[in-house]
Amino acid sequence: MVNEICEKKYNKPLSGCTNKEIYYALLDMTKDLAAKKESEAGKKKVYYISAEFLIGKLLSNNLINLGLYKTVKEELEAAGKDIGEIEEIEPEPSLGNGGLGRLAACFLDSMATLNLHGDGVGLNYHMGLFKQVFDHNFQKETPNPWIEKDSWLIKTNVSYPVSFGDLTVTSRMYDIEVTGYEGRTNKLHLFDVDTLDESLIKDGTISFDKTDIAKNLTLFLYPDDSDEAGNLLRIYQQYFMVSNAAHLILDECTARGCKLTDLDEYAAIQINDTHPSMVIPELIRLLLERGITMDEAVELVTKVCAYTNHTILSEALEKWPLAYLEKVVPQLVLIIKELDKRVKAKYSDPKVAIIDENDRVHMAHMDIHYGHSVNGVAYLHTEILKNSELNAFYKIYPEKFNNKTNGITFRRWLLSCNEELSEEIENKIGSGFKKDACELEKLLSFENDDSVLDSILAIKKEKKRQLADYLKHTQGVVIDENSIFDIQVKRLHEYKRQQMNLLWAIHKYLEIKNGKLPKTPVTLIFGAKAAPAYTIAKDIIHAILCLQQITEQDPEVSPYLRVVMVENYNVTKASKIIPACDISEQISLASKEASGTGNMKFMLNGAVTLGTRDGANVEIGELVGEDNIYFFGESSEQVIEHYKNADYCAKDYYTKDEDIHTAVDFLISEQMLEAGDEETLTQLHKELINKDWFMTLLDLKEYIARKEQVLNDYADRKKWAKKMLINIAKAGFFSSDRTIAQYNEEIWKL
Ligand code: GPV
Repeated sequence: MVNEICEKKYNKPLSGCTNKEIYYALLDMTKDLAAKKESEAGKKKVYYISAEFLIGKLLSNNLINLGLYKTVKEELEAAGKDIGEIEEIEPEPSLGNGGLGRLAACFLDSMATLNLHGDGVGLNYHMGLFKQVFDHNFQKETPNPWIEKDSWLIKTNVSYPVSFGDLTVTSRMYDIEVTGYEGRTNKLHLFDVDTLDESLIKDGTISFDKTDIAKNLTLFLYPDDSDEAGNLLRIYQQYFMVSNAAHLILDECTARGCKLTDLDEYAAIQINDTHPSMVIPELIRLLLERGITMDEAVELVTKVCAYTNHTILSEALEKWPLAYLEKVVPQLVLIIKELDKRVKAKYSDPKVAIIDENDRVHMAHMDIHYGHSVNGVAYLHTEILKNSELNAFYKIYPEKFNNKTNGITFRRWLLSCNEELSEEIENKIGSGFKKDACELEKLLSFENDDSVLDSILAIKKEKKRQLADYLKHTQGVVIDENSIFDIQVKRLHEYKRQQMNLLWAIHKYLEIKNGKLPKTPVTLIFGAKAAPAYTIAKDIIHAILCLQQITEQDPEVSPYLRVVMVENYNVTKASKIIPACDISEQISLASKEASGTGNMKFMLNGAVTLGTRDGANVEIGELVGEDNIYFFGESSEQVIEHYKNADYCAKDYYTKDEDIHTAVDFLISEQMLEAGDEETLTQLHKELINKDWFMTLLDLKEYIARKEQVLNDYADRKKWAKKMLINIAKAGFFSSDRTIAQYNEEIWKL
């Protein structure tokens, strides 16, 4: 199959082609085959609008979903080629930041797999987020260009004029095919401008002229918003995204025979967090232009739109100053004001207003009033929304609130990233789990089967060896594959508490220095990008990198403890790191992590969770039982109380406890100052003692004790293997196929 394509494309056989040539041949082939599975399907269609789609490399996953992976791999092998090496050639698009973007990508896969007609709509950022490089123990941000001449992007003829207050641009739609596992092919529509000018970027940095909108609109995801120009650019991006989406939706519905007054029978729009919220006033505006009355337009749009909330952190809920919107989208301000007027006429509670007394527009409030569904992303998160954060809205619209616990696609996070485990599972319980993830429960009957437990351990060992090998080649770090792999990979944020893990590592380091050696050596692996303007997050990365250097260079410590930070953590790296994990660190401050999805990926690959009762960890705990997860720390209720009473004082923990004191002070010890920068480390030290807004020190003691128990339990390999098996067997609930089926049954109703 591949040979024929090579003959045709290059006039030579597969065996005579370079890996690069083979990659482009496979790209052509896969795109053609995926396109054959596009079709109309029913009257109603979903549009999942999102600022992020963290799709990762696509070749292997598309081959798996088309049922061709094995055949292609074997054909390549026979010609002396390695599919793994060919995968390396594909650049990873960085069209997302973290969980929210990866969730959108998993959802696209599941919609196509379930044969639901559903497209994604987003932006074609040429430089993506940013590429992280480490330089003298600091994070540096560099551009991440990913678009090549031949890529998954397909240029279309679809184009719309999009007008802002001060200029009009013309859009261009690019498509990426999304082919489901033995399912249909949908599309990811990424809008762009032909006028974009990549040369605006100053060499090797991520800074550029933020005011030249026609040239910079789709350069970066999340351009630095620490100044006004950056904020305005985000609004330009958001409006550009939703205006194109609204035009596309109306055009497609009309083409399918929809009368505008029946729009809700033809389209369902999911608003992924508040970045696409302006689609509500934009759709209303377009409907008014086409002769629909305001009352009718409002009713229609409300029936079409649904909103997903992904955080309770108030600083992450977008509130745009009205003056900014007046500059960028004056045509929407009239409509937003009218929507706000209607709300104020009905509800006197200022907490539910769209425009507040400081003239800030609360995007989420607009979504809740003028959408028919509001969902959280894990049971606990939705409860917190209903009972505290959005309680005023819940009282008005109890029927709108619902939960959709997140999920992950098992095609990427098991079949593709862990072929060995996937094969072992198939040998034991058959291939049904690939379509119905709950069949994984059949594994429970092997709970006491030594040969199965042994092979699970052997597979883990092999995946650890592979990761060690990868890190050696990519970063030049050599780690002990027989050590415990203790892993925390996710965006860097104070609420996720990487700094608490760092303090644990310091504590362990000091124990080793004092002669208390661990039973089994530990390799603590971090991976995280910090937002460029988030100072404390960057300080934490700096401290981790300094400790990495210290543990690596100290011959007394390095055989027992290593700290390794993986550079530029992304989807590709996740797929190598996650299968190799023993301990999955999910240690956010309870109540703050809406769901987490890494926790699900780790569990599925046989890692055991060490975590707080936060987000979806709670549901993992219910499924596997308390013996198969390690919980610690104060509950979300307790944490919420602390905030309410403002009674958490980091300094008290620091002064009263010897261990905490010593660990925190190590940040400004001689060793650390030698490895790092005094000002940065002092700033972090002060922050932890005097502010610690996300309560690092609150749970530190219990965390240290609990982790000690985990490390001890690890030594009983049989018992540990049983925990691994139960985690794998119970992961089925977290398939995004289940999540998407629920979105469809309860919200979209296709
Ligand atoms: I809001 N999330 C994210 O990655 N970026 C954001 O801007 C916002 C939320 C994450 C949450 O932090 C995770 O808890 C959650 O699992 C994920 O969204 C998907 O729902």
